[in-house]
Amino acid sequence: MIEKILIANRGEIASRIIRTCKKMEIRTVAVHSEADSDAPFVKEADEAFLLGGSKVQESYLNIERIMEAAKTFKCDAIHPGYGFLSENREFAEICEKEGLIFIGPKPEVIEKMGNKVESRKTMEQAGLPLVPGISKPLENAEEAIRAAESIGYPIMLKASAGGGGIGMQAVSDEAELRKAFEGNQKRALMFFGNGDMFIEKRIVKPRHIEIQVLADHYGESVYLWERECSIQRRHQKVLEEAPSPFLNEVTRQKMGEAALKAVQAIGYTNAGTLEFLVDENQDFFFLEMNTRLQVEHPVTEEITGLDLVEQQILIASGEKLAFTQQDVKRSGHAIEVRIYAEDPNTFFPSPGKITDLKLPEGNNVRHELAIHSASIVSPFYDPMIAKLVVKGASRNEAIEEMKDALDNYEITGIKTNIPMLKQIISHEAFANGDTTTDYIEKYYKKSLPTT
Ligand code: MV4
Repeated sequence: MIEKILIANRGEIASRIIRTCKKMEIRTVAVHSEADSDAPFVKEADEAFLLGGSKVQESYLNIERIMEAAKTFKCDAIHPGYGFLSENREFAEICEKEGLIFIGPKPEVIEKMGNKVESRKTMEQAGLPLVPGISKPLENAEEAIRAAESIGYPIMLKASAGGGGIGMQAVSDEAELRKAFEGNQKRALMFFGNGDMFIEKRIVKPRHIEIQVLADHYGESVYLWERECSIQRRHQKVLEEAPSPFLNEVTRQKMGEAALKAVQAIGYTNAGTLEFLVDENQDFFFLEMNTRLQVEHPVTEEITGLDLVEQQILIASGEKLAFTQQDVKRSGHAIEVRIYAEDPNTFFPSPGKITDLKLPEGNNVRHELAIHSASIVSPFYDPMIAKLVVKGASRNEAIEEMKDALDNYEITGIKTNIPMLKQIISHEAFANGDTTTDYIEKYYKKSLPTT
């Protein structure tokens, strides 16, 4: 049985994990940087360990210091959260070598799903629908041009080790591909240490819809429906909702079953998410698999009533899933917005000292916070400082809940993207479910008041 968990993360997800551990009467250890010494998650944990300086290399990516903390406090398990080391095969391996339970899938599965060409091949063999493309690395522009001729323009050039859109470019013809190949290959090599590139047919006006799965160590797995995550800015999700306003019940079930086929094919265990692109005909195509708990997991929790962190810990403890697919009910509609410490016009980060924090309250409002009313928002980390989640019996009710909550959400002392979120949620296009990936460029108008 797991009695003490080290949370190898910070901010809102660390607080979120600690909250469930308290509910399960599991003790917690927070590891933190100097800049986070005063952060809520450090105080909420039973014990705390200062990793070192504020740079991520000295703290949240410092595997040696994290393992030292786990030993010092005699932890049984490590929860990696998302980002940082959560999809780092080497870290998962070191945990196991040191006799710690890594709360996530096996190291080899993390690696396999982290390589887009590898994961494409695996999913193709598992029978999942893929975007038409080439499932092997392309060495140079000439190879890419020949491959593109067999697929037909427009295409999407992608980096095999890519993520967050880095190394990815939409290309409409040969001249553009010749120009784009080397630059993206160099960027991929620089960012990921791997310059392997591949290409796919470009899906025009897609939606980004993902399926949450849970799988135990006994071959049982379930899908927990979908999340619509199309409203993104530069591949950074801004708003997520569950269920998708676009899918019909047939597609919804087909995507869930496809996700389970993948889970069984790769021997997946713990919580995971399969990302799909969905076109206007509701055809869906495997994009990538994330082997971690995602930022947007709360909207799934709100419509299923499950605590995904609890499920992760139970699975990692060797428990069987306590329910079958038939038991997984969904009700209502949930929407999450990410609150960033950034200027809503320039999108530049806006670190600094918060001087007041007023939160909307209500039965249908849920907060995940990285800050308190006097926090200093650090420039060292991702500028996401909070998530606001609302639930309604219907999508329209959830939209009204979000509008009210945002109207009563006040953070003073720094700039935030709240004015932008208010505009997004209030736009007629959102109410109509017109939420494709080009939503922000189509509907978001800047020159907003920044207070
Ligand atoms: C695509 C695509 C259209 N066609 N692939 C891949 C990484 C993920 N974060 C976004 N990805 C996409 N891959 C093909 N073949 C559209 C996206 C995409 C997207 C692309 C550009 C700008 C915003 C986007 C948001 C979601 C999905």
